Order: sequence, then structure tokens, then C-alpha cells
Amino acid sequence: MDNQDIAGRLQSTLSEHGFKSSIVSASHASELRETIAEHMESGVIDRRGYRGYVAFFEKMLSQQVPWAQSIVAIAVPRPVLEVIFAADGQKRSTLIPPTYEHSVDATVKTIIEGVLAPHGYRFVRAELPKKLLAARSGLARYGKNNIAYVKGMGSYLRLLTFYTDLPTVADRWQDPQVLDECAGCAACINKCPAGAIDPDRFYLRTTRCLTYHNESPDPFPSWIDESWHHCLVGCMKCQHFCPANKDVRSWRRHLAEFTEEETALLLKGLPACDLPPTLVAKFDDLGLLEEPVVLARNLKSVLTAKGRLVAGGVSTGE
Ligand code: B12
Ligand code: SF4
Ligand code: SF4
Repeated sequence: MDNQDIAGRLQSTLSEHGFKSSIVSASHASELRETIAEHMESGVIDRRGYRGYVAFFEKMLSQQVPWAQSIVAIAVPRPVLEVIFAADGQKRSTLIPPTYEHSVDATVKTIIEGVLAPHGYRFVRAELPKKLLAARSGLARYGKNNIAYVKGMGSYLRLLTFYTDLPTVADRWQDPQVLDECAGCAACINKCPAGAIDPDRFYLRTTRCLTYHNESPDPFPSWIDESWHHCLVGCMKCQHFCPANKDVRSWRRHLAEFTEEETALLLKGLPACDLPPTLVAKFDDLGLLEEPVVLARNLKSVLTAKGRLVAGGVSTGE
């Protein structure tokens, strides 16, 4: 089997699982890193952001993989997860957006290993700007909301990127494209509660985005209205109302239901080791219990969000 066959086998095996991919030369990594470095230099990416946010970009700049020959970008379709909490005698539903379901990463790694290892090729996670890589390699297009869209998945997906030492056989590299659906549309701009999507510049106003704040352990700034909270982490507004997501908007999976006692324990912000294993197991490996105080703050915000709670479900305003 030559390298072209191996690359083809990798992409077809991913495709059998419903995943889409692109493979480009690892030489593009330096260009992607330069873009990040320039944005850090100019302040578009603010080094004063919270620790986790800055750490993402520091990892991108510091990762060295001298043996890398190619980069594989993979889009995995993911549903919105629904989680129900019992509180004050009511059942209340909240959402977890598509990208936070990490359990699929193990499946992707198993597939790559299964195809590459028999031929002696290695792979490792690539810390790169994933949307930009997906767009430049032709796997995705940007929406005006600054999110990546892939044919057949809308934006309901998780992006993964890997370096491999499989030599590149084809190398598509292009300017990032915007969705055709964005022409004349401003639904995401209008629905964003925080004004994070700027009609005059493509790049997101990061520190306005609700996700930036509910992923951070820092207290919410006073300008965040409590009625905006509808997700346990993240925010679905600029994706839910997007016409390019019309075919995937219904992708929802019930993840778990928590009793009044379990909800009360989570609101205390206790670490996973102090919680009943049955409760911990309900979160799968979403990683939300890694920061129990953040989870507790977000859960409280969703439960108290004014005018958001409806019996049996959180209204997304449809
Ligand atoms: C930091 C980060 C954040 C930060 C900052 C986001 C940002 N824009 O930088 C915050 C916390 C705000 C955030 C929010 C969200 N994030 Co986030 N985030 C990341 C992370 C770690 C890095 C993003 C990054 O590279 N930023 C750097 C900038 C420079 O890149 P960029 O945003 O793509 O900007 C480029 C475009 O603007 C383009 N561009 C500029 N001008 C123009 C003009 C045209 C015409 C075009 C086409 C393009 C274009 O050039 C810029 C680069 O120079 C990635 C994981 C990763 N390693 O990539 C996840 C990631 C991007 N996030 C993801 C998700 C899902 C989200 C949320 C939707 C979460 C949620 N709410 O549910 C929101 C989306 C908010 C939004 N509307 O963009 C997913 C994206 C999946 C997808 N379908 O696109 C990723 C890839 C995580 C993953 N593994 O799946 N995120
Ligand atoms: S809501 Fe409209 S403008 Fe925004 S990303 Fe979707 S299609 Fe583009
Ligand atoms: S995730 Fe929410 S706050 Fe952030 S840009 Fe989209 S709609 Fe605005």
C-alpha cells in the first residue's frame, strides 16, 4: 500500500463513522502559528484573558513536532446535549453545546491508530487554531458568527487535529471562505445577546462572548444580564438561529437527569471525589466536574435566569 492509499484509507475509515477530514502538509503549521502570534502581538488575542484561555494559545505557540509531515483535520458531528435538573419542585432543562462532548476523541484516535500503526506511522494531537486550519484546508467554511461549518453537519460538530509522519500526497490550501448563506443574513448578529459578533469586523469580540465568561472561573461582569444564561457552559444563540443549521438544529440527545439532592450537591461546587459516583457518572467524561465551582456558578445562573425557565425545558426562544 503506498502513502496515497494509506491517506485514502484513513479518510474513508473516518467517513464510515460519519466523520469528515482533510490532510495537508505540516509545513502550514508555522503559518497558522504566525497568525496566532500576530494576533497576540496586536492584542486581538488578549494575553490578559483568564488562565485557560491564554493557555490554549500558549500551547499552540510552544508545541514542537519535528517529525510531523502532515496535519489531519477532522470534523465529528455532535448533537446538543440536554441535561435536566430537579430544583424547587420543578424539572428544569439546560443545554450543553456540541463541542464539549470529548468522549468521541478516543474513537477518533482508535481509528487513526488502526490505519497508521500497521504501516509504522505515528500521530499526536496538534495544538493549532482548528477553525482556521479546517477553513484553509477546505474542510469547513466560516459563518459570520466566526464558527466553522462543514457540509452535512452545519456547525454542530467537534473539531480535532493531529500531526502524523505520513508524507502528504495532496495539499489543498486556500483562503478561508464564508458560507453562501451569510449573504444578506444577520441572524447571528441580531440574536447574540452580548453583542460579541461585530458587523464591521470578522473576528469575534472575544471578551463580549458569553462563552468566554462562563468558561472562566472569574466572576461574571456586571453587564451580563442573568436572563442570557441557557447553557451549563457555552451559549447556543448564534448557532441555534442560524439558517445554515436548519437541518441539524434538531440534533439533541438527552444526557442525564439530576434529582433535587444531586442538584443541591452540584450547587455546592464540591469536587468529584466528594460526590456520589452515580452522580459523577452522569456527566460522562465531559470534563465539567474538573472545575466544580465554575459548574456550580453556571448551574445557579441557568436555574435563576429570569424568564428562561419553562416547565420541562429551557426555552431557546424558538
Ligand atoms: C479560544 C477559543 C474560544 C474563545 C475565543 C474564540 C475565538 N474566536 O478566538 C471563546 C471562549 C470566546 C470561544 C467561544 C466559542 N467556541 Co471556542 N475555541 C477556542 C479555541 C481554543 C481557539 C480558537 C482560535 O484559534 N482563535 C484564534 C483566532 C485567531 O482564530 P479564529 O477565531 O478562527 O479567527 C479567524 C477568522 O476570524 C478568520 N477571518 C478573519 N477575517 C476573516 C474574513 C473572512 C471573510 C473569513 C472567511 C475569515 C476571516 O481569521 C481569523 C484568524 O486570523 C478553539 C480550539 C482550537 N484549538 O482551535 C475552540 C473552538 C474554536 N471553539 C469552539 C466552539 C464550539 C466555541 C463556541 C461555539 C462554544 C459554545 N458557545 O458553544 C463559542 C463560539 C463563539 C463564536 N461565535 O465564535 C469549537 C469550534 C467548532 C466549530 N464548529 O467551529 C473549537 C474548534 C473547539 C473544538 N475542538 O471543537 N472559543
Ligand atoms: S446566522 Fe446568518 S450570517 Fe450568521 S452564520 Fe448563520 S447564515 Fe451566516
Ligand atoms: S456564543 Fe453566544 S455570546 Fe458568544 S457569540 Fe455566539 S451568541 Fe454571542
